[in-house]
Amino acid sequence: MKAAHSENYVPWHQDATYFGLAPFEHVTAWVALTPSRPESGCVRVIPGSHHNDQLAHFDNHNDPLTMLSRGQKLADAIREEDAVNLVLEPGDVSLHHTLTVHSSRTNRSDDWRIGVGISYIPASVRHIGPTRLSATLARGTDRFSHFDHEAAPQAELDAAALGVHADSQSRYWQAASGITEMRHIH
Ligand SMILES: O=C(O)CCC(=O)C(=O)O
Repeated sequence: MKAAHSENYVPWHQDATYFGLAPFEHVTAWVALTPSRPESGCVRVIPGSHHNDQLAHFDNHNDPLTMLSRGQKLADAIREEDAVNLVLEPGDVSLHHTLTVHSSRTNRSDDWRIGVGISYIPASVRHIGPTRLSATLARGTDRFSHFDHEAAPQAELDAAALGVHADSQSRYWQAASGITEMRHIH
């Protein structure tokens, strides 16, 4: 969520850096709830960058404007002229691979820019850290049991579902701080 005229931005990064998933078979569906355009700070991607391997990142904890939890950003500069804006209207969705280099700028518009990122993985993908994560089975059968299954919400703002979400988030943050295998990448 970026408020109107917010100075917050998302630095260039690959999601793979901080999800701790293996192998890198992970796609994020970014669902626009408001218009998402260059002036409001839409997501920008470097086409074809998912053919790269994991690139070096570093954490910048001293940037109050970054929207990423650890201020993660690519160590090497990106050629800004190669970037493509993912311009979306409410209800539109873009898909980016976990190795796609992407970012977003500040919101210079008079309205909110709001989107929801939904991470999709095949059930065969696992989390490499010690924390057991939860996930929602979107379709098919889970033959791998790498994740605890989240119960589906039964109603709008269902208290039980909010509890499931809080538990899922808490496991995610715990996992993100304990992925020793990922540290050398930063
Ligand atoms: O919402 C944004 O501006 C960035 C989103 C992002 O980095 C992601 O969905 O992976």
